[in-house]
This record gives sequence, C-alpha cells and structure tokens, in this order.
Amino acid sequence: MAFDVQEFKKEYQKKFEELFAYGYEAGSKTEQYIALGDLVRGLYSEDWIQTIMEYNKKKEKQVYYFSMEFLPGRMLKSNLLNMGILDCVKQGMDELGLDLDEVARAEVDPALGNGGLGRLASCFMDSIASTGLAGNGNGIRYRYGLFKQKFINGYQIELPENWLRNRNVWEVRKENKAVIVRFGGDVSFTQEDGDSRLRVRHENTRDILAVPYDTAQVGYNNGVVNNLRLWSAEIPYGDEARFSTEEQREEVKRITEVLYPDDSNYEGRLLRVQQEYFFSSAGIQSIVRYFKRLKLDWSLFPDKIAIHINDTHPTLAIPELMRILMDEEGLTWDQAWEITKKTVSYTNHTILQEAMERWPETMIADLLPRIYQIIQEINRRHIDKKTPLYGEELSQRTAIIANGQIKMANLAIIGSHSVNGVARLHTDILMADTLNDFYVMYPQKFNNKTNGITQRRWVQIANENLTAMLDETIGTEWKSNPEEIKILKAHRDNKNVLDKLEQVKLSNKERFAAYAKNEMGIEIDPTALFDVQIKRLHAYKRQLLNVLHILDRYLQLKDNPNANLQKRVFIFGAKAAPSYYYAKQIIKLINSIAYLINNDPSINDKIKIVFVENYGVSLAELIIPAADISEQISLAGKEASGTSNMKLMSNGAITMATLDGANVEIRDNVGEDNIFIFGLKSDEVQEYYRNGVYNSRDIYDKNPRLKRILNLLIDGTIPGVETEGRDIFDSLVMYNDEYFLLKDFDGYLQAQYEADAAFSDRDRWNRMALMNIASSGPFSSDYTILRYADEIWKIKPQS
Ligand code: 26W
Repeated sequence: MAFDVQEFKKEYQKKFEELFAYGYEAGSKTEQYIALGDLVRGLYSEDWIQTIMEYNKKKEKQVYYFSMEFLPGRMLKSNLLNMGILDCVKQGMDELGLDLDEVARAEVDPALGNGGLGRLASCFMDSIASTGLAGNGNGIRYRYGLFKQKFINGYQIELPENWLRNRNVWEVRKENKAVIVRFGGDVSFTQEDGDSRLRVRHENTRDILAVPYDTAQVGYNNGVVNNLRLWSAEIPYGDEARFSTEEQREEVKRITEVLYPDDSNYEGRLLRVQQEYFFSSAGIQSIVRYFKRLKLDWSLFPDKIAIHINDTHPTLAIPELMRILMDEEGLTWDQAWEITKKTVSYTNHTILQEAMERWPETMIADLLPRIYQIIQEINRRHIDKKTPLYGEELSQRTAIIANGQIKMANLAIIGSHSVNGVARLHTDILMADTLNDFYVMYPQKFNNKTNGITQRRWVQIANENLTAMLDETIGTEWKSNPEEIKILKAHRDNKNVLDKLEQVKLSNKERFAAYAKNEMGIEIDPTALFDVQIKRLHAYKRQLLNVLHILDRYLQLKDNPNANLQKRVFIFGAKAAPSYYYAKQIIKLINSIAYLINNDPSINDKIKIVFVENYGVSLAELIIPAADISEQISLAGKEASGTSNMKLMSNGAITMATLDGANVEIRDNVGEDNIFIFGLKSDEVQEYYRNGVYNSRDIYDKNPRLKRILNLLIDGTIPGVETEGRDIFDSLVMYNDEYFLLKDFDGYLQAQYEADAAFSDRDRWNRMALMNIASSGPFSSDYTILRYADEIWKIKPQS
C-alpha cells in the first residue's frame, strides 16, 4: 500500500480531531487507539468492497467457515502488518510523540473463544485471506466474551468480560443483511388442488432477528480483504408488540449474550443449542440468498459454495440447509440431500467422550420441530440403507438418534462429504477407534489436516527481535513462504548467529520479567531457564505432572540449598471452566506452591513460579517469545493436536513432550536431538485401558522419591490446601490416576534433567533453538489451509 509518513501524520491528526473535537496529544490511549483503528479501517475499505465485488462478478466458489468461536487477538497491528504499513505507521506515530505499541495495547482483546479451537479458526481466517482464497467466517457476536480470570487468595474468580465497553472500530453493523431465525411453533402439511407436492406450514413460531456485524480479514500484502460475519440476536423490527414484557425482550438478547466457558466438556443446555441453531441458520440463510442472486441451477450449489463446520457445534447447518432447499425452494429430498452432502465438510477436534455433543430428543423436538423431523428422516434413511449392507448392529451404532438423544457427530459425518482430524495421530485414532464404525462405511470421507499457526502473528508481531534477526540472516522470503525459514539450518554452527539468537531470547525474557515485576510483583532472573505451560486447565493436559516435577526440585533444594540445579522460572497460564471443580483445585494448588516457593529464602531464587492471571491471546504474545521450554505433556492419545506447541517451536523454545497430537510431527520435523520426548505412547495407553492392570497405588508404594513428593500434598507443607491437597492426592493414589501421571513421572524427570544439562551448554542449547525455528515452517496455517482448499473445498487461490 502506497503511503508515506507525512501523509499518515496529517490523516491521523485530522481523524482524531474529527472524532473527538480536540488535539490527539490530549487524548487518552483509548481515544488515540480508536482514531488509529478508524483510520486503518478506512484505508482497507476500498479493497474490502473490491474483493467482494470480484468474487461476485467471477462467481468464484467460496468457502464459509462456520465456527462457534473465534479468537482473533488484537487486530490493529496485524491489520497494519498485512496491509504493509506497519513500519510507516510506527514511525509516523513516533514522530507525533506516540508509541504505537502503547496505543495498540488500548485495544480490547476479543475473547470470543475458549482455547485451541477458537484460535485455530482465527489463524485460518488470516491464512485464507493471505493465500488469496475466497473465504468467509460465520459465527456469533457474543455480548460478553470468555470470563476474565482473577486470583483471589489463589482461587480462580470469574468476572464478566465486557469487551464492547469501548467502541469496536473493526466491526460494521449490516442491518440490511439481517435475517429471521425461527424457534418453536407447529408444523403441518397441506396439499393444494392440482399441486403434486406437500407444502410445509410452520406457524406460531418465535421469531428472532439475526443482525450481522462484519469484520474485515486483511490478507498479507495481496489486496485481498475477506469477511468475518458475526451474528447478534435482536427483536425483529415492527414486532415489538410481541415482545412487550421485559422478560420476553431479555430472552431474545440472551441468545448471543455470553460464550459458554466450557472447553472439551459439553452441557446439554437449551440456551447452547439455541445459540448453535441461531448462527447456523442465519449463516445458511445468507448463503442461500447470495446463491440465488447468481441465478444458477440449484445443482450447481456445491460448485459455488463450500460450508465447513468447526467441530459439531454448527452441525444444525446440515438439516437447516435441507429445510430451506426443500420447504422454501421446492427441491425434492434427494436433490437437497445430494447438494447438502457435497457442500458440507466437518472437522473433529477431540476424542474425549465428555466433549461429544448429544442433545435430548425432546429438547430439539420442542425447540426446532421442523429440524427435528428432518433429522429423523436423515436417520431413518441412513439406517434403511446401511442395515442390509453392514448388518443391524453396526448400523445401529452409527444411528443419529439413540436412547432419546441426538448425536451431533453422527449427523455431521453422515451429512457431509469430508471428515478430518487435526493431526496425523489424531486422525489415525479416529479411523481405528473412535469413529471406526463410520470409517468402515465411508473410508473415502476420512482425511487428515494437521493444524497450523500463522507466523505473521506469532513471529512477526509477537517477536520483532527474532524477525529482525531472521531478516538479517536469511533474508525476508520466509515471511511470504514460511518453508523458506529452513535456510536458517545452514547457520546451525555459526557461533555469531547462535549468539545473536541468545540475545534475542534474552531480551524477550527481560520483557516478560518486567511484566512479572510490574503486574505481579514477582522478581525473576532473565537468565534462568523459562519453562512454559500455557493452555486450558484440564486433567488430561497434566499441569499436575509439571507440578510434581517442581516439587521434586523443591525437595532437592530443601535437602541441600547448594544443590547444583539449573535455575528455572516456571510460567503457567490457564483458565479452568467455572464448573470444573478439579481443575480449579489444581489452580489453587499451583498458586499456593508458588507462594510457598517464591517466598522461601532457602530456595534462593533457584525456582520461581509465575502463574499469570487471565491468560489469552495477548499474554501468549508476551510469553511465547520468552520461552525456553515448551511443555506439551498431555497423556498420549488425548490431545487432538495442540497448537501452542507450534507457536513455541517457531519462537525457539525446545519442546518437552509426550508423543501426542502434533508433537509427533514436530519430532519428525525437528529430529530426536532437538526435542525431549518421554512417556507412554498412545497404543500403550490404549493397552492399559483395555487390560486394566494399571495400579497407581503400587507405584506410590514402590517409588520413594515420588512418594515423598505426593506426601507434600497432604502433610501440611503447602499452606492453605487442606482440601485441595487431599483431593488431588486421592485422585492420583487412591482412585488410580486416570491420566497416568505416576506412570510417566520417572521418564518426565529424566527428560527434565537432560534439559538442564543441555541448557547449561549454551552453544548446544542455542543450536537446538535454531533448529526448532528452522523446522517450524511446515506448521504454517497457510499450508494447512491450502490443503483444505485443494482437497476438501475445491477452491483455488485467486491471482
Ligand atoms: C461443547 C463443549 C466443547 C467446547 C469446545 C467441546 C469441545 C470443544 C473443542 C473441540 C475443544 C478444543 O478446543 N479442542 C482443541 O482443538 C484444537 C484445535 O484443533 C486442538 O489443537 C486441541 O488439541 C484440541 O483440544
């Protein structure tokens, strides 16, 4: 984008005065940010209009990515970067006496997602635009995002996240694109004289207005600006009389009021299914409206539209598309079914049984009577067709409706043409185990798409020092073609490059140390080893295994304050679902241990623990560039992919990992020598579950080192955790340790002490870090997205 610093300064001053009627110097950071955001939005608006017009003119096939969650992070700098004006604006702001980074921090980080799934959706939106694909996002504009986490006396407290309190400069409300979503009502069928077709009458419905708010998704230096559409629930215009009581009006607003804070654990709540239908229906309606403008035959629908559903949350898009094609557009069942299957594809993100969505049949029948009929019919036809081929038993196991419940994964698989997992191991487990019945029926539907991340946000924006160092060492090609970062391998034995890398890491650690001091009052040594575990708190992710290792070090130092141990800073970031009691107990435990150890002078700063409050995208951008070790220690077979593993690797952290999710592929790329692998393998875990011989009590009895650590939980050493310590001890020792922490403990310790040794050899460590950065290119979400586009959506990048 052609733009010069002088011009920018003039425009910025003008914009500020226009908005606030005084000079920018006197403005608050928020006002300064709003003026800049507004200006930036104006700068891409022409490309935005242009991109949409081009797609329409060429009748280009478009993908619609349906996701209940998006976690975009702050958008100011990523928009500037992708528009190619980041440096220019930085300099301009500087000359105006403003610090761009400080102004950028005034943006509220929209937390419209829980964790991995939502962040993946946002990396994908960036990559779709940046690879020049015609793509759109479809989701919910939650009035309140994921709760804000506070620690009070070490306990997690949840506060509402009012992310819209200041203006959201990026969104554009599109009232004229609003649609009606209907709930409840009565369904009947009529046949007019001379009409061969039954007409569906759906009356007495509760009608909700879905209003879209559009946000631009700016591509990287390519002029493409795609659209992310988030829907908000409102009372239909002119229908105010029907919503006359406060109660009725509240009910409407409630639909898009707040994001469910559960990650990998579903609750069969009415409001949740209302949210799911609301944004699925609104999205489908707007797609159908668009397709009709093209004036093409309905059979061409799958040639113009691909609909992707991010996990099962938007699965109702399948019966909704069927409904519209049949009831409103007059297609036959068979025509509608062909179109639907060819259009929809589905990604599975978890094998955890408790995360599998199932809705009570009666709930769907009452809330969505017509959709319920269509699901019943899909199910009936499925069983009728498959029973003669595969027999009663297998067919029944794949039924959509069973025991009064509707299984959303089954509907998603049957109603789509593609089912993918998110890492090689994960997809293998789906095919061989979790979804094996379906794999037998539809082997051609199954495929793998290993997750990826965008290095634009996770390296270029989060780690400016590394970016500069890479540009200087290997040129800038890696920025548009991430694989090219492999050139860095040529410098693996270049002492000068290794030293520079160490400097980059050190300065990032200093930046984090300043945060820890200013925000939390914790003093940490930037030369210590920074050991990072950042992800949702969940038993299967095994933050507790990390804790056991910390306690091992603690005991060694208590025994011998002069023990020759590598100085470490353990950094945690994790939110627990508000209803997940055990996860909250683990938070309290970690905070209590942090308090104990951080304030124990005999530990002599050899261990520090920093548990940051309110972990999210913005804190990740601060922590990841400062990490030395990346903790990816889930029980093998449980973590579908993980994506923080890729972000940390790209920033030169060394992975400490079980062979789970994408860790397996990270090892393959980086090589055995540049990663620490330990623990049970996925098939060994399977074997234990099957033959049931695991006995954690036995390990406790026979392993004195581990026994001493575990006893710390119940002997009063850690103040304030009488209940938590006891419950956690019991889960590990008395209730047989569901996630095999005790079994993996020895291997984990050994890997940790190997890491100590490696870290003390500075050249060796820096070389490992370099090899990780140099091997991270293949994990770019640009490549992931191009594979989705080529193999599933059948769309091509525009040139
Ligand atoms: C309805 C409750 C619920 C909410 C969210 C169930 C399941 C989910 C998600 C599927 C959980 C999730 O975020 N899964 C993560 O997806 C990432 C992106 O593919 C993977 O990297 C993580 O391994 C996986 O846990």
